[in-house]
Amino acid sequence: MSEAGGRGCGSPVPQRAPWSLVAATAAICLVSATSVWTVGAEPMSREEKQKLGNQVLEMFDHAYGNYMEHAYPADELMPLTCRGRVRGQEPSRGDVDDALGKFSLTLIDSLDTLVVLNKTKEFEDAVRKVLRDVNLDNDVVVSVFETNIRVLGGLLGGHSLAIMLKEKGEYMQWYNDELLQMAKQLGYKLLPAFNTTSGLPYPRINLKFGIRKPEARTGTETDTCTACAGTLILEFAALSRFTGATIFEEYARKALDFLWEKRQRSSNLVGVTINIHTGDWVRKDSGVGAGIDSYYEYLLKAYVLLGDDSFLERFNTHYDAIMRYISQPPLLLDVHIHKPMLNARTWMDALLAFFPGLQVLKGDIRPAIETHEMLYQVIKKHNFLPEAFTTDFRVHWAQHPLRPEFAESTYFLYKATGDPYYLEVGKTLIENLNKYARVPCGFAAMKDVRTGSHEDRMDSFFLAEMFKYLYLLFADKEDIIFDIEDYIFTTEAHLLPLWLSTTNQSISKKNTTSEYTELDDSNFDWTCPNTQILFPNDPLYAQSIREPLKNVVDKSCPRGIIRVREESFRSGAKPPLRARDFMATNPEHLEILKKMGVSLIHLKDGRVQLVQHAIQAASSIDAEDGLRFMQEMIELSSQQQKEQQLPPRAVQIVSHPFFGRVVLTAGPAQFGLDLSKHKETRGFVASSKPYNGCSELTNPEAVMGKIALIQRGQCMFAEKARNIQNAGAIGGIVIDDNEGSSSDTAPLFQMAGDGKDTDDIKIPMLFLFSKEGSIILDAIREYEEVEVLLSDKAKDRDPEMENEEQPSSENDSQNQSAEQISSSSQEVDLVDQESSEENSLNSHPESLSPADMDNAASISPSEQTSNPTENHETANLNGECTDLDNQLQEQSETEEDSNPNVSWGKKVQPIDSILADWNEDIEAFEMMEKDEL
Ligand code: DMJ
Repeated sequence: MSEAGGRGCGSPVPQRAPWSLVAATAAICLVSATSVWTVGAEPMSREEKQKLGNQVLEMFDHAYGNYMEHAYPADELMPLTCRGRVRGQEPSRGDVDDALGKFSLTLIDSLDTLVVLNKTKEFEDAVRKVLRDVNLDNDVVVSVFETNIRVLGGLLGGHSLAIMLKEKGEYMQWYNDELLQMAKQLGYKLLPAFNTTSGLPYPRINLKFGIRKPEARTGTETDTCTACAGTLILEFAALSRFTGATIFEEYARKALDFLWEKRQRSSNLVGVTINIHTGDWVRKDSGVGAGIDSYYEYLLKAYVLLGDDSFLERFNTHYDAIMRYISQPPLLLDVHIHKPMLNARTWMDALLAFFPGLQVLKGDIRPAIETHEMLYQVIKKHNFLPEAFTTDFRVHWAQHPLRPEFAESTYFLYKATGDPYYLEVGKTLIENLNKYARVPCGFAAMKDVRTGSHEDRMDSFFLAEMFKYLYLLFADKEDIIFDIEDYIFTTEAHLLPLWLSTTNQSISKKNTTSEYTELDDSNFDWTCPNTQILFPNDPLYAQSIREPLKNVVDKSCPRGIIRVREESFRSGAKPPLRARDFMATNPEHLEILKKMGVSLIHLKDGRVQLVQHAIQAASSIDAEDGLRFMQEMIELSSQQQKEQQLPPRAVQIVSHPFFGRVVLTAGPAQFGLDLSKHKETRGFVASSKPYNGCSELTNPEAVMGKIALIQRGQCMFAEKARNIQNAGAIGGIVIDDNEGSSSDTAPLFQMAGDGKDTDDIKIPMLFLFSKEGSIILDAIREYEEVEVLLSDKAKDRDPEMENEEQPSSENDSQNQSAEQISSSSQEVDLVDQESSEENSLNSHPESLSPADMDNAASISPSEQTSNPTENHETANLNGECTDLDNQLQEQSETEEDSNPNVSWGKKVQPIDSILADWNEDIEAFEMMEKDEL
């Protein structure tokens, strides 16, 4: 696209911009700033960029090669057990599995990545495989949203680049729109989902039987998420325009029209879930992350791709509301659609990390820089962005499935600013992926960013998006075989050509100007970022925005960042009391509680209940504050219970060929050596005999000085611990006897004692579910000598590994894969081994069943009621900034353990001291309550 085709970037967008100008402008917006940077952060040399680009290529080979070798034609790779994830053959993971349709998901999602990464030959092979092997008519219930963005988008992205290559005359000369035909077939399969009065699609569909047929096993759902219904237009319109079949675009537009109609009219926000029949909002909270994210993304991108002003006008209306209510730079916090000044949460989810990238496309760079910087600091703290984190940057939900959103925003910010800082950010992402997520058979999702433990999961979006954005970040124009600016990225980073806007343009654009009178022209000024305006004579602009936020996560008192309602600022009025600030010993706080209509009730069982009666509040504003206080208290309490009750531990396999790369999530014991307080325990593993460890061991010589493996069941955990300790074991791992159990699907628990004094047990004991345990058993069969590390947080990978890993050529990578084949081929034998051990169990019968005997203290998160008045608060009542600073300090000290320069033995344990603090606080609170009532 040439700049000559468009008006000057930064001039207001005309109310009815011709599509070609819009498309051209959007493309220019993303490239024109790269040459602006002249001084400031150290520029990165071309060599360094190429080196990083090559590293991305090698990483992609590792992920894609292992998928093709060990998982294909399955939908996804399970990188820990090195096999394919086939739906129905693995324990259900709930909604996450709805992306899997037995259609070789990862291969389809990877198609256009292959071309971007210059792997044209591999692309040609991959397309042939898709055409030969993929069946779209499986009797599987899939998510309409996921199938659209990953499979339909993947096929269309593949088609878009296949025809581009064919036109170039070298590759794909045989190609005759076969991928497009498959996409059309899939499009027709998804259409029955739209058979609702509202036009909003059902969330799921059976690929073979649709919605209505009795065999479909779906069609009874009443709700869907806003993003699920509002993220179809790019793929559906592209399908219509590529094929001339207008029905797809029509259906997607109808769904968008309905969502727009249903927006909350006074706030212009949308909720997270909506009833597909009545159009009522089911969840009325509103943010830019999970459940809504790509609805906004598609409004703006539909404008770019289709040149229809109504989409821009809708986007701008929502954007204005987002910036008014949700954006609290650098934070983005959910609010209620009806009471948009009221925060709905005190935490943020990882999906919102795409938003700075979208803000770049919108042209609003300042908040994009701010939010991105905040997210980067959270990443620096935890190595990855946890699925959710609190407003004071603590982990709220510790998983990280290798999501690409942050890399996406980093790429767009680099394109907009040309600031080499963003290249350094990309470099860190690459380093962290290799250091913490890379396993011998691919890249494994993080189960817990705090412990560094893995999940047996590598989602297809990791290949569709992560490698694309990282590669493009370091690539110069000549590194890519086509002009990326001629395409728009879908939400799954699939590429659709901008020329579609003039093809088969049969759907009339709405003349909607009268509908959108709420915004003045200034809202349209920023649609196209103009570097002249964004960085007025100041190439250090981006840096100057980041600078004040430099220590926002680690050093500052985070409370100051949160927005307080405007009223609070008026005439020096105090901001409302926040739950985390509340101190039960502070009479002023108790007075405020009263004013807010919140009373304290001491329950018979010793717990304290907070009850709010809005009617007893001094004013409506106080009542509103009280409601927020209660909501915050519930979240705080639930988060603290989670942290308090679920201190997971890690079992890290440190011997060859794992070298610390495989980390398993383990449950702690309430007895024995506390790994959060003491140095970790490292040793070779040995199976105990009898395997259940319920009597004196007959093989003490085998377990002496080692970490004994014992099977769950037949007697108490403490008894097992004593038996292996007496045999000279230095630690124990109890492996669940419930075959197929996994920490992916079952809540982790602590192994309880036997009700007696367990002080005699000195060794550390950890629990592994069966699937995690079988990874160790499998390794023993393959490598005999297996050494593990038991700890509360995975340690940095063994330095030895550095010399052996990081294959520099494809050959090396192949060798490594060969190793994996032999490793995974042992699985069948393992089952045999286990069953023979089961026989030996049976020959040592005990009087009680395993279920009776294992005294497991379940520590799954407590249920949380949505009604604040029903919540029994026993929460942390200490929210002082100094305490928080201490915690952050302790956390960052703990994190030093993962620093390669820090010795393995160094240990800091924040959890117990935090727990002790909480208990003291709760006691003080209860005492105070007793006195008062
Ligand atoms: C991707 O599948 C898409 O980007 C989607 O819109 C939401 N996020 C996932 C990856 O995190």
